[in-house]
Amino acid sequence: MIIIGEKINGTIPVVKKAIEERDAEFIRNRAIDQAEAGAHYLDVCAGTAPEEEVETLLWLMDIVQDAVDIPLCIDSPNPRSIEAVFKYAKKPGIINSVSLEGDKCEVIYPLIQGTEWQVIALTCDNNGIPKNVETRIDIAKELVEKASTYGIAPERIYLDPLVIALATDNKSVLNFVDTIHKIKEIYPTIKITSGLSNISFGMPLRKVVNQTFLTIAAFAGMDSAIMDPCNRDMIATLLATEALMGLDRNCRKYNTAFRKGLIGPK
Ligand code: THG
Repeated sequence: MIIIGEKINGTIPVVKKAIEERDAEFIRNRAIDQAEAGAHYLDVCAGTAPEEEVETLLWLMDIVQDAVDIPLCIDSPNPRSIEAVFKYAKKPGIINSVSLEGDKCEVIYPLIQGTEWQVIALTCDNNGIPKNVETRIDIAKELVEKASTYGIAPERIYLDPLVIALATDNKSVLNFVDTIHKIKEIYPTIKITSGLSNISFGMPLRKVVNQTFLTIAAFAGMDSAIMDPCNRDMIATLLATEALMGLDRNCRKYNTAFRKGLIGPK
């Protein structure tokens, strides 16, 4: 599983406070903790008003890139903010994200054309998030076809089917799984990613629901998760799932993580 660490996001109250106070040490520690926990990319999201977004993103990116060597996942709903900060990334990472909303593809795809950058593509358009699988597939096809006109191959795309809360749609996970299977049939080399926490909105014991969702999604073929790599229970669930799926010979990764104290009682 390709782990995108989610903990540097201005929509999280403690991070918002650190951003307001320009507490670099706090951000730095979150970067180091996530890298040590095994994140492959670090999501950075300002979560501020658009006028302050570019400045905030640059501040976050500077701290993170000084603290750790892993690449960034630049997270903004505004493609023009991404365009403005893009050249300050020290190595190719992931753009989070494009979709068929507005001119996102037309701004982002040329930016990463001819580079090693990857991109998260959300299956939504100007009508919002589709409820049915067919519309998701149609949007995914258009996102991939547009990318190919800029020389961006499916292997550089992480499709995010935008799972909706189980509390609002009882078939949410079933549709998510169906979408993964159908997309991979059409584009075998595309990657699938998702956040893990939207699924449990409005439910008690959210962490149990999120962990179980991770298990189902991994089994269905999800390649990447936007998650908290410092959540030990979540990592234990992930390693157990990968072992159960036959992806961990002699359960070596699972056993080693336990022996090193990365999972299990603290
Ligand atoms: N898809 C894409 N990008 C995304 C999301 C997505 N970016 C934002 C969001 N969803 C993913 N980021 C977060 C960040 C923090 C939390 C949830 C999603 C969060 N964190 C808890 C906290 O900080 O208290 C801890 C969670 C835990 O312990 O597991 O709630 O879906 N493309």
